[in-house]
Amino acid sequence: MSSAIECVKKIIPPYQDHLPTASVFAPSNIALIKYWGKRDETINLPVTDSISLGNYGSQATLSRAEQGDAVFLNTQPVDKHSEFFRRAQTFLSLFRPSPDFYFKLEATSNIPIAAGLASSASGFASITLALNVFFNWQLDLKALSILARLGSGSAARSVCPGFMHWHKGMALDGSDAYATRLDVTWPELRLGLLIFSDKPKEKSSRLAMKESVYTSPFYQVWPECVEKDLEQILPAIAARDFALLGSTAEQNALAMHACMQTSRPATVYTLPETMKMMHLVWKARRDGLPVYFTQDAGPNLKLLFEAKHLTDVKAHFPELVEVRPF
Ligand code: 2P0
Repeated sequence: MSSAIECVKKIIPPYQDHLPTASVFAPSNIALIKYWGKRDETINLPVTDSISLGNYGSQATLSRAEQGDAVFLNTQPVDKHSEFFRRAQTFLSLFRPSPDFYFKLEATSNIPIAAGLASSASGFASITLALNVFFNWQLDLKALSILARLGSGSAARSVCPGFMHWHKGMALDGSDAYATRLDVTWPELRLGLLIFSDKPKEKSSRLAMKESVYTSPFYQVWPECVEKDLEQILPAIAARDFALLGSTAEQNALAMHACMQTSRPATVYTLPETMKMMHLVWKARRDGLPVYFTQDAGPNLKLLFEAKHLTDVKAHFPELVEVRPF
């Protein structure tokens, strides 16, 4: 088993100098084939591959601080005792040229408030990309994806916009567990956010996925499910086959939730409103409207549809927030 710091040492060049400041954007991402479960919890190595689509995101601005690390989120100082500060500081500590080198991190996000989009992914990816500029490492996307993964698994998929494929890899040190960009643009593809709950989740996805791995009887078949879903979704993306993309993503999300709902203790992010919306999606589909959903570690749904159906989708879901990934 490797530690995060050992992984970093293999990748970054020796320290020479740094710029006064560096500021870089990274997209958030929504998984169409989910990452659920780790084969190594220390350096976030996944059990399976996953596929995502980038969207809104975060900007990280780095500079050197004189007296201790300082973190700002949307211009407000972040409490040094908060989980957010602790995770940012733990990550930045992997890259300190010396123990008395401190960072000022200013993070801003254009993710709509309470939109239920994973922000840790774009957060850690944007910090990684900013570090690359700040220290002039000139790393390639593979190396940057590996470094971002050390902050949060899904951040491996946030170093680029568009479709990303995070490969599970085999190596114990995670050197082959990184994301690559799929060379496909799909300008007609739309995501729709259906936000009906903005309460912070009671259980982190990190803990929920760990409990699934160790206790859910359904987790035994999850890797096999993902393999089959990958065999369907990769050609669907290449051929821009919307029905196959949507149906595979929807099925994969339901299978992930089956794993977490059958773990002990059970994790149920789904609320009555979630079920109501799922039934509305299925009804709309029976009535001929090609719309599908995916659901992450929370109650809100994300819809998948094509631009030509926006008016009809909005008629069924007036509260929908439209996202254009391309
Ligand atoms: C995903 N999720 O593929 C899945 C679907 C949540 C549901 O990746 O422990 O915050 O930092 O590696 O990346 C959320 O997990 O977990 C996630 P860590 P992360 O998007």
